[in-house]
Amino acid sequence: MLTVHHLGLSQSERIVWLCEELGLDYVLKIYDRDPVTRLAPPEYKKLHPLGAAPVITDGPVQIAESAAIVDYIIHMHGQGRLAVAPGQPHYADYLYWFHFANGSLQPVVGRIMMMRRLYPPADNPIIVASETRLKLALQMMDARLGQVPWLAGADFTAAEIMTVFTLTTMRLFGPYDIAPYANILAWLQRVGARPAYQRAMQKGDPGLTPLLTAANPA
Ligand SMILES: N[C@@H](CCC(=O)N[C@@H](CS)C(=O)NCC(=O)O)C(=O)O
Repeated sequence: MLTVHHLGLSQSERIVWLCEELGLDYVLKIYDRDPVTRLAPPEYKKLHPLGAAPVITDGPVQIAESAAIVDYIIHMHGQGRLAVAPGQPHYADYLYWFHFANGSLQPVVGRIMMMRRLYPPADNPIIVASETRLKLALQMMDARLGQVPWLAGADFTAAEIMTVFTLTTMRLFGPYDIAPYANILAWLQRVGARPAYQRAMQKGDPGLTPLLTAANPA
């Protein structure tokens, strides 16, 4: 049986959402973050050497890393649905935006979050470079979503599932301004209207109102 080990308020929301979009039969195990460190609890740390969410188990298979898990589930349980196959239109777009999520967007938001906790001067070159990178990434996404409804093109794909966390739940940990990006905001509303997204967020983080607007948490 496919089991999704979901750490509350974390990147593993992607996997719950994917399973809901695909209509899979799966077991959801929820783990709360340590209230002091905000890290995964010891029982989560035992699931994988890195001890970070997401992790899934599927019979003898145990696998971590969001993108690897999303690919695994799509191909092992979803008959390739929500991916774009080689040779299909928009294959390169799909690949790009799927990997942009954790290859560029999430790392730069995480870097800014960590650095701000050290209260660097505003002209710190790493902060300045990171904020410039984030702005470029958001401008690029916004321009893309002004041309097509979903990142890979006309259809909703796993590229959305990879990307949305950083624009929403991640802002609980490292707030940043998405108000200037009207196309990203409209896309988030389309995401929020999806029943599978609503079910996933309700199941995985029932106390959370998904951050689908530009309002940052207080
Ligand atoms: N690139 C990894 C990132 C994993 C990661 O950093 N997960 C965070 C949650 S957002 C985590 O588990 N933090 C708690 C901890 O490290 O104890 C992935 O996407 O799977």
